[in-house]
Amino acid sequence: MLIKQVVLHRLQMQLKAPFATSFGTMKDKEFFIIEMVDEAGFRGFGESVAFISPWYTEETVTTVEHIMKDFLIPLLFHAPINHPDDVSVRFSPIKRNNMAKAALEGAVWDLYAKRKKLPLATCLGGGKTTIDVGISIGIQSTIEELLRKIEQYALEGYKRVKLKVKPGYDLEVLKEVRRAFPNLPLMADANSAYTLNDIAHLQRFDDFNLLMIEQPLGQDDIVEHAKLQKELQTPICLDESIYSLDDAKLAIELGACQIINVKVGRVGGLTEAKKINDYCKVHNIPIWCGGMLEAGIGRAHNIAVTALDQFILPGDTSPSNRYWEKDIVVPEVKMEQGVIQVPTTPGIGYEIDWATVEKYRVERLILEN
Ligand code: OSB
Ligand code: MG
Repeated sequence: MLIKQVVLHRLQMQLKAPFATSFGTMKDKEFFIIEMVDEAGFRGFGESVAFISPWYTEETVTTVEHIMKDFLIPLLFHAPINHPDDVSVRFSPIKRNNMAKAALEGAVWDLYAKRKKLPLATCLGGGKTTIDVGISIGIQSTIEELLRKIEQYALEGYKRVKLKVKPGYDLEVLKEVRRAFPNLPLMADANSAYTLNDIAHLQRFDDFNLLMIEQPLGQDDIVEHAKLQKELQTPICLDESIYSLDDAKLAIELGACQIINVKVGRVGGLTEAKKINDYCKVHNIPIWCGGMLEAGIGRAHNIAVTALDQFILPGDTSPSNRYWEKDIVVPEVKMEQGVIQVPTTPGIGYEIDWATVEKYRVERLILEN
């Protein structure tokens, strides 16, 4: 297929409720949806996940725009593409900028699946018909408020709860949550809020029967996590440290984690996510799909990748109504009894709600080949 046109729609959407982590609070999300048209008139969609400031990784909405427009899209226009797996090879002269790459590669994957008249999950090699859903709960102002939220989410059917933690909002919170919900599948995500000086403190997390602790140490670190894992019973899950299959190999080899959170944007696309799936399967490392507070298109890509067989644990891909008053896809992403159906229609399996896109759109850029 030859890419003839790429339209970059910059959207700004307000979250239903602010989302607080150890780094700060997000109230809205700004991102691009990528509309990609081929020579036969097929249309594929992708979504960029980078935030407006570089607190999670170094990329931002504006660096994603620059890298896509000035470097990656010209590479896509350069020659026909046989298979979406070729896109990451085509992009390899451009270093990192994984979220920019993943946004475009995702649109190519959707386009490819639509040409083949197959669901995206099927094209990726995923066989699941439903995916298990977990929820990530931001830092709350009081423990009472947190307990109320957990109770409501448990009633809605979520299969596991992830709590954001940071020094000063950790052991006491976990203790109260465990007291109120002794059997809840529970985990904690620190977003790099601790250091190796905190080993004794982090060992106390072992009292709460957590499924895992996510990214306790430095955002690029692997070696110190290996040291910490030797001192903890709770499995470590790496998020920010894993940018590629090579990072996953290193982390597994050094014993830095027992579980990996795969975010398609962070690892540079669905092809790399698939490679991590396959490697972790051979090495018996369970993985799950992380979230970036996506709108419907990114959410649809997450559902498709979670259909792969090594995505064993519930992920952070919750339904649309957990984040948005109105999502940009129809139907919206729905959860029933803690599962989301994997679409069976071609491509990402959701239609774009253009009226809603236009409502949230702040900029549109049309690039022609
Ligand atoms: O660390 O997984 C994370 C949200 C923003 C940035 C980083 C993270 C998160 C989440 C929520 O935990 C994921 C989601 O619900 O989409
Ligand atoms: Mg995380």
